Amino acid sequence: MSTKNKLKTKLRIKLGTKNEDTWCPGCPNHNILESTKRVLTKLIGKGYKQEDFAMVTGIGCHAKIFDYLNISGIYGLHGRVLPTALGIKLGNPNLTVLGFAGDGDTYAEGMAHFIHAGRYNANMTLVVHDNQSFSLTTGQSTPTSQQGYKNKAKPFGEFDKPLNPIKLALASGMSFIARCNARDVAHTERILEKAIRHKGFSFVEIIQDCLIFNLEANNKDGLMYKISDNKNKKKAEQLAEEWDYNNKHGRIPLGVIYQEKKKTLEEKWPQLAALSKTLRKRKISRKRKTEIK
Ligand SMILES: Cc1ncc(C[n+]2csc(CCOP(=O)(O)OP(=O)(O)O)c2C)c(N)n1
Ligand code: SF4
Repeated sequence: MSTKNKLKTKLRIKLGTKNEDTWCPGCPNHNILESTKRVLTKLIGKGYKQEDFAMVTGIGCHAKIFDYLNISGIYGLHGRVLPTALGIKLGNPNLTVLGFAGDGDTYAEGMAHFIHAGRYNANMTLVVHDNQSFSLTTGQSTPTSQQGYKNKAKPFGEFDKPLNPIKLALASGMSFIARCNARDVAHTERILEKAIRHKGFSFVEIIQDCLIFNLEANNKDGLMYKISDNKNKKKAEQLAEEWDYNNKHGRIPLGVIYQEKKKTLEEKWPQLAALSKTLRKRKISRKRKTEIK
């Protein structure tokens, strides 16, 4: 079986059964899944092992990716992707841990974790599916929804200006910050690869339309443009300012907005490196025992 097929879950293979794909037809979450499968397929072909990846999701439309991607993990709690991912990483530092979260998930209930993730700099990746809406619960506004967005919870429109997660990520000291467009599968794949290979915490904000809720926030592709990888903090701050999430003006830079080398959590805590070594030794001796049998 090809690696890409191995990454499909049985649920996806058996379409037409009661476990079929429940994302809306055409939802860009399908594209994010495809980019993820492509990058994992590539990495597995280059020395990574399927069993060494682990994922954590929140609760929301984005989180259904858990059902369609055949890697180990935890279908987490809304807002708690990052502490769960960190727990997995501390338990087994050899795993490549990926978190998939929503904008509501990350920037509302999970906000404190987002800020501290930048400070800790654990070697793991957070992918935020930002559709500027709490979509699974029928479209309430999230911290990145545009001002004026009318929804069931705020029939007179959202009063507050949106939060700019890129600016916050920079202020929190994140060592890898990128933005993608879900519809651009190949570009997202390339950025995800860089994020996974980055030593430290990597944050990938993926702009995603929702076809059912907050329709006025959709179709921003015309404002988007690609940048080359940037390592300059001042430039990153300027790039972050270019779009305020509030309107359809300005330009939306896509790509690696900021990357720096910084001590990782694992490097700050040598006990983790020791644990990683012990686990690796145990795995090798277990493998040897099975071979002898
Ligand atoms: C602790 C907790 N708080 C709130 C909820 C209700 N809840 C479930 S999904 C969801 C919305 C998810 O929105 P978002 O994270 O933006 O993801 P999307 O559905 O847009 O992909 C909410 C509020 C919950 N399940 N658990
Ligand atoms: S409600 Fe929106 S985000 Fe959820 S599956 Fe449908 S299109 Fe996708």
